Amino acid sequence: MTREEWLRLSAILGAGTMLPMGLLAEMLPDNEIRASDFGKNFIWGTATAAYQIEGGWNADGKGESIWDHFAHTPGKIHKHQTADVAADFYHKYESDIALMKQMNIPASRFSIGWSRILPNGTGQVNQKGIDYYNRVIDTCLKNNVDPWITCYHWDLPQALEEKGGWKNRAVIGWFEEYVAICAKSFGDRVKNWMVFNEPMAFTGLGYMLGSNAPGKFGFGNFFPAVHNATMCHGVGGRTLRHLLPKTAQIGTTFSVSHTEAWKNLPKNDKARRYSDALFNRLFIEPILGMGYPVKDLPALRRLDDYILQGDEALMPFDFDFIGLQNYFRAVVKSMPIIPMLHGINVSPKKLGNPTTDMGWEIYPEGMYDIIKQFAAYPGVKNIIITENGAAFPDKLENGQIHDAARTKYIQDYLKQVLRAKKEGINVSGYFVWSFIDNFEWDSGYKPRFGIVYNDVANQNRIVKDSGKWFAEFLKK
Ligand code: GCO
Repeated sequence: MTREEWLRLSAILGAGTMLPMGLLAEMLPDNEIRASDFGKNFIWGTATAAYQIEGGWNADGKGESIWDHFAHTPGKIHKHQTADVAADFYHKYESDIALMKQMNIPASRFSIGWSRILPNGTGQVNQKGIDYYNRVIDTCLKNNVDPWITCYHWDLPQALEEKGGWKNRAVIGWFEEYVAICAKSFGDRVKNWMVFNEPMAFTGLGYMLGSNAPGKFGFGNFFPAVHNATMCHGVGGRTLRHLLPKTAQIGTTFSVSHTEAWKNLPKNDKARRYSDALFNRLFIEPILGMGYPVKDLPALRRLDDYILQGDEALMPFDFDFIGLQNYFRAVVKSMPIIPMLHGINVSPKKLGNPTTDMGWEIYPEGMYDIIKQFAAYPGVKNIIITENGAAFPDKLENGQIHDAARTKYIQDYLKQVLRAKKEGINVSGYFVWSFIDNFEWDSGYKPRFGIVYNDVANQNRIVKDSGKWFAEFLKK
């Protein structure tokens, strides 16, 4: 039986076979998977973010972002590193995009730096910033790399943070103004848009835990930021739809993890439910018109303090796709003293699986589980994996990086995406995080996620074995 016949058979058997699809996927004649297994319309790409790769932190009129400010604050970042230069994509975009083409990468997901085009966050536009992103987009198109834009990947202009940032409800108007400028400037050539990158991350880490910019703590910062971000989901989507009615595919992205109760004990299930409500459901359900998941996380009632008359009607938006960004699973154990969640995640060390350089559990089945969870929402029409990848300690050996662990990680997670797709779920794309090693927020440059190695000292690029594998994979 040829491979293709086997795949057709597994697709037919998939629904009814006694074998779990995951095992079927593993049993493919040659363990390798091919891009063609996902169908010819499946979208492949790599993902990056402005602050993490561009550098040029104050070049050509760019304003300070909260991440510039945070990274310049002593003690915030690993070894006091900053992204002032990062991967210098601001100057190296032409050669990097040409490298994407050489690697057969069909699409590049990148974000716009808000303060590069609006140095003060609102008002005066910095034309040199607009010109830069126009050059990036035009270079992508010249190299047959489809540009996918994330409007907001965490780098709020510092000038707006000084007016309250995401805590200030005025951010709704500021965001609308910014997204409109992006749509008008780039919408003639950019067809695929994402409003946010991981609202749970930038509100939770930036306004509750303080480990990310702008370094705010506590529920008094977190809850207004959550509600204003939810309102911006709606206003961002509507702005893009209004200005680009015929061409834009509009989505947004969420960091998500399949949640399980530790040892499947009933005493841990409430904590699991709370964790799932906060980390997976908090932002998707309001945009689907379901409101906040207060029933399963009572602490969310605090959001009522920020919801104004009429907001309920403005929170939903009919996104064309939902981007899922999954790296690991969350196994949750009851711990009543923990505020709001009454539980904690069990250390990956206790789960018996290997971990990445971030200490994250490698659990590919969780990708299948979380895709199924989001596909179960009637309002989720199309799922794209807008980020997935792994940090491992890369070693330069005679000018090569033999990162077999990263290649295996990507293959194993892709098998789970294929497993969901073969069950008829509309999952239609996958972006590797990340094209190139970059600034991993408060961890600085220590973790390397790229399929292309960046030697920060001299900005030399070296395609890792994982990048060579991905290039070949995309050809088949
Ligand atoms: C995120 C961001 C990326 C990260 C990547 C690895 O999910 O935190 O989208 O900026 O760098 O996910 O942590």
